[in-house]
Amino acid sequence: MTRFGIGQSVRRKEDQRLLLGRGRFVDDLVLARMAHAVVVRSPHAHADILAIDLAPARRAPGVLAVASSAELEKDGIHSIPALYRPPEIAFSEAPMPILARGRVRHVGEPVVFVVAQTLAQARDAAERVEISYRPLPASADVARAMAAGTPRLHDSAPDNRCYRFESGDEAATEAAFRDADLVVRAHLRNNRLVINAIEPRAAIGDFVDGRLVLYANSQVPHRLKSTLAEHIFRVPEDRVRVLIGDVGGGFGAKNQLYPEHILVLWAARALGRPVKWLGTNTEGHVADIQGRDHDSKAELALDKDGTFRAIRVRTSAALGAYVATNAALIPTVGRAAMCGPYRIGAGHIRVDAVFANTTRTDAYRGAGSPEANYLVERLVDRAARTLGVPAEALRRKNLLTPADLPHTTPSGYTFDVGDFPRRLDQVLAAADATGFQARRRNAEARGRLRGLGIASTIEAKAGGMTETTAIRFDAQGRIRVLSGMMANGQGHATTFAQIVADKLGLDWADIEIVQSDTDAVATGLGTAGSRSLVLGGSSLMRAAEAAIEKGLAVAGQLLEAAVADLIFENGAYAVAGTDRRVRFAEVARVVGDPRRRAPGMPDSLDSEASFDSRYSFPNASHVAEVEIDPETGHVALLGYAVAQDSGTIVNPMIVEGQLHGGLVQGIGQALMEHTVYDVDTAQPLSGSLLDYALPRADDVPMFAIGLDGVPAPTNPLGAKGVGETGCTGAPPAVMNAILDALAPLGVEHIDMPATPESVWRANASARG
Ligand code: MCN
Repeated sequence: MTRFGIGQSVRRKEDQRLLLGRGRFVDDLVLARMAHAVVVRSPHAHADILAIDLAPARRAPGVLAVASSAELEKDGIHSIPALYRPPEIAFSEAPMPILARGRVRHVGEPVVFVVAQTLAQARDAAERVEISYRPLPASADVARAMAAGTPRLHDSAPDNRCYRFESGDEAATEAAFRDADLVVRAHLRNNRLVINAIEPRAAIGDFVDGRLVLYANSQVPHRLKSTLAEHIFRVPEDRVRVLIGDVGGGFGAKNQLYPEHILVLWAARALGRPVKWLGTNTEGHVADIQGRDHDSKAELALDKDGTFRAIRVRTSAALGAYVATNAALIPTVGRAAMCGPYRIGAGHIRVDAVFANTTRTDAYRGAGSPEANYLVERLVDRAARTLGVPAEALRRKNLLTPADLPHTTPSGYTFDVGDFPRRLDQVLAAADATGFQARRRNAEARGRLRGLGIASTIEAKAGGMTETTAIRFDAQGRIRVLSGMMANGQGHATTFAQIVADKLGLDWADIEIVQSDTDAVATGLGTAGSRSLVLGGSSLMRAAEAAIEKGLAVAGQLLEAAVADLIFENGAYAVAGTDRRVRFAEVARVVGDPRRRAPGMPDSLDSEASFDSRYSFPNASHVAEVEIDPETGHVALLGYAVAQDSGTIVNPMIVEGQLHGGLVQGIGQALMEHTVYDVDTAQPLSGSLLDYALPRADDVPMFAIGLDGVPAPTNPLGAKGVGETGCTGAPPAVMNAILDALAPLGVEHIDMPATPESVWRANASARG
């Protein structure tokens, strides 16, 4: 029997199947009589639609259906609402039409849907759709979108501002700034990122026995189901089923309902046959939600001895052309980390969320935390340089210590546990910071500039949610865990099985994690926000405890002991103080076998439990070391270390893998990823992987990762999330390293991405 418990670096259960090519992704599904669809998208960033002629496409060979918004509206299907609607934020309604109505507002907006017998026929027919547009002035940039005289995107937002959000104590912050000895300022752009999963978005719609059946790659099957039923098709929820197979990466882009989900279902219902849409990567560059795109002015007030007093941030956050599912949330998330892990008494942030003629933004890995931590960490380095003190010393002076905790931030989050100074010490040791000066001198001798950058980060994750998990036993004692989380690469099949194996002492092979079918799993919040372990894992833990409770009476009978005398440890019930014990697995087999089940025993150990989560606070310190060629501006990232506190770790190998992925995405943001729009036309200029640079294996060094944490008191596992923290710490660590390297030349500012061109230009202008 194999029993892999909590804390073991078990190899991922799912990998054997995936590595052998036996994964089942949407494109692997071939349903009988399946038709194929393509979306005709807007080539304009902003234009009135004067006329749409579908007739030539309808006459094309193999065509089964062609629809514009008019056809959908006849069926009462309109637009996708912004689902996250916090009552405290007054925001302008600008829901995304499923197919454009009268006007297009960004390049790539869906306008017409074409379904044909084959994909080639659908593509041919799509080219025959005739749409006449009258282009309108467009803006891609938030500052320009809010400037007087810029045409509005939506009547509901006259100045193109969707909402304003504020957090913290403005009066206390202003007072602290007035009294401060020193104020450091930075105007920073957080570059817009395209979310690049390996598997593009895809969907198949089917209509079976009067039910809408959606096969998709999504992080949130239950949310798709409820939105489709309640808001889109207006049918009872049990008329909709969502099935998810393997998902080749989500990173936030698969965290919402998209027009294509609705379109394939609409067409399948109309045609009485399955309809498949498979996006391409290039299509994803304009049609999938994107990340970041903040323009921030940030200020830190200090005493002359380096004590941090207050922080003030003014951000314009780009929403794109419409409000995406969580877009009323994401720009506000950074409030939790607005003062970083530091002892700062006052803080205030103001965020204006702005419409422009660009693809919508929403949650991209980190979803607000990277943006906030980036500002704080850039300010801290600037302050250190202004004061002429080492960046690590200034951090150490101001980091909250364990004795300061619990600490409530100006935005009302209470950091409960953590040892932030220790994480800093650990990462500096791992990065051999003491040897840095020698490495720098060596680099100088070779004509290179060497820099070391630190970032100390904190995030608030998995707060204020409820998740339910069920456990089902079969007659042989094998179990199925019905979880409403939805892995898209995180390895839940492995880590969730570890929790069950640990708790119930069951054989690893006997545990199956089911997440992917809304008929099988009753409810679920889906996977996002690094919450699956804390939320789903904790409710699973509770469900396992409920099963143990149910089995008590059975164990009592088998052991001929009073229930009050039983204890449960190491996967077995034992009579306290004796060696009499019966394994949980045996109890489950007895209960599952009618011939062995005695009167009075329950007929099943099936159990279910909910867990209400409170925030936990993953935190970390990162160190990046770079070498810059001043002649070319090329930045080589030569060293990278992280000391991560994610509380109790279920699977260290998976957690390291999660950090690797997040770090590479954060490094990509710092060094090369950039979504570029033409300033005058809002045409995307980086519309495919030919122009949008993604990091590759040889762009990053080996990572030194330390996992030493303080267990979270807010969940039974003691865990804190880890899925996003890599890309929270990497951008400031890398940028601080670059600025450290360039400091001798007098370069004080550089925005992400630090491409060779921008580094070279910063050098050139510093040299005058
Ligand atoms: N884990 C652990 N011990 C901890 C914390 C986590 O063993 N203390 C394990 C978990 O059990 C899980 C994994 O690490 O197997 C990540 O857990 P968690 O931090 O709870 O994050 P989620 O599972 O909720 O994943 C979401 C997170 C987010 S928000 C994005 S975006 C992201 C990410 O995870 N997208 C990913 N990681 C990704 N990894 C892959 N391969 N693909 C994506 O699309």
